[in-house]
Amino acid sequence: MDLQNEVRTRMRVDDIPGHVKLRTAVRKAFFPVRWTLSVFWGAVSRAARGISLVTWCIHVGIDYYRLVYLDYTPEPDDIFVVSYPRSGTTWLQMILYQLTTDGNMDFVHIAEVCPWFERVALNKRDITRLPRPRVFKSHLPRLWIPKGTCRYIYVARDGRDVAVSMYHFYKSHFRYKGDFRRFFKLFMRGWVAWGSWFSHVAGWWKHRDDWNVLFLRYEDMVRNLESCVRKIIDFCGLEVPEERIPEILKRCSFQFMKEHEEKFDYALELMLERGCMPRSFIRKGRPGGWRELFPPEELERFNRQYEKRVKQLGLSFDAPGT
Ligand code: PPS
Repeated sequence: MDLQNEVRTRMRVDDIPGHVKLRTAVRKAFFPVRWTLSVFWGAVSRAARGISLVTWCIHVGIDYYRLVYLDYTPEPDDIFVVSYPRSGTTWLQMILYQLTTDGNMDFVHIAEVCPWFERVALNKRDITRLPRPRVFKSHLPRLWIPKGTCRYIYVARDGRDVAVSMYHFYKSHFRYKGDFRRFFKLFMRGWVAWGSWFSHVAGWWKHRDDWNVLFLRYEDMVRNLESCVRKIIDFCGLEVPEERIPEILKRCSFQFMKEHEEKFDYALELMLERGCMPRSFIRKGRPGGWRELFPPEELERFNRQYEKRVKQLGLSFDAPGT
């Protein structure tokens, strides 16, 4: 007999105390009232969320304009990798990271070494401390990107592939429950994050010949990564030893990035922003670790409460060897 069946057998209806059965019956009888109340409070809750969303948007808007116009000083060697979402931004971040550093993979997440510019307004990161040249990721349309002497590398991807990639991303990261047809309607109206793909790509395409804009296509990067990497090196005026190129191409391959996926995943970026540390949940798994951390005063305080409230009940935690 498996454990679940055993538990079920032991938990017979006769064993349930009478007052619990009565409470359950009353709850069932009042179901219509409870359902109406639940719908009412659901509406109140949604309205409250709406109000706070408006104030949240104002807060983000102010902080974003503070960042662009007051806090951010463009440096001539700053590089922005820009795209409509799901077009190969992370890939470009990795390429730029490999080209501008020794390429070690010691970072926890790519955002650590190549921050998402518009999110800096939210996470209040000090971007003046970043090593030069600074590389930022951005999804901003041409109109909103901070203008300056910096360089912009824009990557565009076939809108049909973007729609599919974004649909899967919405499902995997934002609990989107609709089917592709429904998502596609939103995509075509521009009612998705970062608005219309058509306006975004068209807005940047118009600036493709600007001296500080390099316009790339995701499909060309897939077809010939090396040629795109060399274009980037030329455009940014980087000095990259020839012997490093094969290693860089390997590290920017789909396979390598897939093997290190968590270092690129948006979910981890959000967790880190909130101060969570990955791989710290299942920590040490042994008793007695308190000895390493408890200062005497805190230990005494704990022991006093323990003696008063738990020990007298006969519950003890003093196992040998702990
Ligand atoms: S995001 O969320 O906006 O930052 O996404 P973004 O990084 O712009 O795009 C994600 C898609 O890029 C693909 N990708 C790659 N393709 C080829 N080679 C490499 N190295 C690579 N790295 C990321 C990634 O798989 C996403 O596309 P789909 O079609 O969903 O696989």
